[in-house]
Amino acid sequence: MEKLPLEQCHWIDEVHDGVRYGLQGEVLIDEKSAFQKITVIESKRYGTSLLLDGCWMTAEKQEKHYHECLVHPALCSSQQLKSILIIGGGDGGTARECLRYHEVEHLDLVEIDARVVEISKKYLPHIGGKAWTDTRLNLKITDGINWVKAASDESYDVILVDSSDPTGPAQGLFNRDFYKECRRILKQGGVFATQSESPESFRQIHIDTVKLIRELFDHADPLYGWVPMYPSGWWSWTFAAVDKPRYLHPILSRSKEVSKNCEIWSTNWQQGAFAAIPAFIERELKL
Ligand code: SPD
Repeated sequence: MEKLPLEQCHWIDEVHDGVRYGLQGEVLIDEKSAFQKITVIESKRYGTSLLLDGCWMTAEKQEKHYHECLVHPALCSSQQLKSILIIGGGDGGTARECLRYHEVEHLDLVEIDARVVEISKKYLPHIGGKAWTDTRLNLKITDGINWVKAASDESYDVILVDSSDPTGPAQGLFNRDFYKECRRILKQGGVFATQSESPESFRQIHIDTVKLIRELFDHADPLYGWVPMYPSGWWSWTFAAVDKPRYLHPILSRSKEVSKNCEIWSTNWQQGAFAAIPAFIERELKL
């Protein structure tokens, strides 16, 4: 496809609370699936990029800022890695990072919207990469909330919630019932993680999410990083465990191996990111 010169490209914005977060680019797809509006653009700055319901989800040249930070603190620290569950994550980036660990025997990727997977495979093939053909991957197009309800007690070593924002199809992935079920199906020695929005643009949602997860799991802590295309660029992921805050301490043999090919995540980065808790959130969480 011939690329438009920059001056002819449109601005595509996520608008949140009176602020625009935009990229200049060309719209390739703009359609409504059974669940949401799906838009793919070719952007000058970050390559092919995906929006759901007008909110930035991922982009070829920026996805590592998000996927590495959701996956590696959890997979580097869970006692075992036999059985992994991803809720959402239909672009395949989270699955790709998980499947870098040879200890992973089975990975259930539960995405509600088949179109997100189809479009990601076609327009963002490098994000899922080899994950799509890995025999350990079990892709299920179904509702993640029902999947978690139906799962047996203590059946997963790691549970990762790679959701969109808490409106539309992802709304039910930010509440007490859902997190309680996640705790029930997490093995002792396992790690739960979810994206937990921006401490700036979604301040209250972020704080409520961390507090709720802390209430339900024995240990939970937010980790702060950046995804420049997301509202405010400042993002968070929250990690939880039932026996001890094991997500704070990566297992050296795994982290040494995996960090070789990471762009953002490393054990040093992680240490700083868990410590970089804004003072106003630290105060709120201590109450
Ligand atoms: N505001 C954006 C939140 C999106 C988090 N999920 C991104 C999906 C990438 N796999």
